[in-house]
Amino acid sequence: MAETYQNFIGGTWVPASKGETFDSANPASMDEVLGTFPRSTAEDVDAAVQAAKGAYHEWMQTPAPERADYLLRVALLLEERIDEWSELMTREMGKTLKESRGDIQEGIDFLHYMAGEGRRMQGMTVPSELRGKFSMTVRHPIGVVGLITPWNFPIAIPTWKIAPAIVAGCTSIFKPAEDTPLLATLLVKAFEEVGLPPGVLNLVHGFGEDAGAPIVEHPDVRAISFTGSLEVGRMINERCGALMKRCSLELGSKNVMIVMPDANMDLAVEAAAWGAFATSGQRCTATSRLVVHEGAKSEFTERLLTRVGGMKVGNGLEPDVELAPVINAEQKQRVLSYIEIGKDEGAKVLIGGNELTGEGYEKGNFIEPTVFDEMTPDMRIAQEEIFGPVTGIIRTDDVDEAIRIANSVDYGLSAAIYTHDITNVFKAITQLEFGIVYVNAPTIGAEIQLPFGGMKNTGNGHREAGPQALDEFMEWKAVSVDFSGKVQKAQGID
Ligand code: UN1
Repeated sequence: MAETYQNFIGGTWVPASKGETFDSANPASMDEVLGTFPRSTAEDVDAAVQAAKGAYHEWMQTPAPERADYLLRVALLLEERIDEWSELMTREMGKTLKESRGDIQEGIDFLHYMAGEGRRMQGMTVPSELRGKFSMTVRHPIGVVGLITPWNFPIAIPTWKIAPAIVAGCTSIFKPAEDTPLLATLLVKAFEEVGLPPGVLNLVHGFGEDAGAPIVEHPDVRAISFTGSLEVGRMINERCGALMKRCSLELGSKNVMIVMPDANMDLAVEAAAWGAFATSGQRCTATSRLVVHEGAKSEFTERLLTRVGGMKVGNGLEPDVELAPVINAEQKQRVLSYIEIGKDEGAKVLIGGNELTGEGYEKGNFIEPTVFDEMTPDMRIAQEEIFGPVTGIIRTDDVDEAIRIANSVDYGLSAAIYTHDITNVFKAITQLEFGIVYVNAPTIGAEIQLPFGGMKNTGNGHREAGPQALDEFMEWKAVSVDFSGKVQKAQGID
């Protein structure tokens, strides 16, 4: 019998008010249940919002360095637990142990980074045009916030939202993806363990329609931070627009790697394989388009196929497995249907293209690593996010055309170029319409001290991580103090 877990509201662990539950299963072996979790509804969300509201006044007055100290202490706990949690993450989310470790490490790095922010959080002093008047800007927390996270980074992405919300002085309602509720629970328990005051961080498990939507709709929730699909992001954006809430969105992408003839081919092939197939392509930064110059095409393609052909697909707990299962049966069907769409559109499958069903694969959601050739920029498989182990090669014979192709999608998160030509490098840096650009590095593997986010439909202009992380959760307040002893009117009015 799997253990039953609860919501965390106002410092207390409680079941869903309607008593309903759902299970979390292992994508490599769907009959292994990791736990049973409360299937929450608007009533539970309201209780969590009331707890967050109740805690807000005291929390926003707690000095920022003190708020930040909880982050540091959780980081130290995670360091102790990284081995144990990596294994649980691989069992709950599927990705390889190494990648699960990387996910937790990314969370630790960011907790350290944001803990430091508690002693910065700088504003500016600004000269006044008037004598005896002093002006400055200070940051102010936005209030109660809703944090809705995906399953592909069960620790890192929640941390990207929880840590800045805490240090900013916000109180929050965290709704993790229904596919990875166990890791979310462990993370919240760590905050409880270091003594974070009740109500500052509330956990509500459940599904988007039942538990996510009421967070967005709740009149006392001032801001939403969401990472997930464009489809859901668009709905949240519309509702937040109507309700006058701040909303920060980190949505899909169609990332690209450009390979020029002067590229170091060893590095380009390895970067393409890692960028396209790590986490089974289930990263919003995954390399799903390879724009390859004619002068590099045959060598690159041949070597990529050898590399991908040697990838072992299997349970992420096995040390030599490179390609782990996709998250659930629905996602598996979605990816397989995109492979069919690609074939129908006239792209050619060079390798892979099938579900794996034989021995060792019968209980999980396994798909072969798949590389298309003869992909053209306007095909659906070149335009739409697949979020699975599928990539495709588009030919070009010119760097300007390569950049035009790279930019010819509605998304703009991560782009890479492999070249040693300084002209190509700077054309890429200046012309790619992507929030993250890599030169001679894969499209995945963003570091937390840099802003993370994308252009166009990837988001709505906000950035997570980096020095920008606080902007999601804080307002700017312009403060002026007049010590002239007069009522002074600005703009030269006497
Ligand atoms: C995501 O896929 O949503 O750049 C986040 C990377 C990671 C973060 C990915 N550091 O691959």
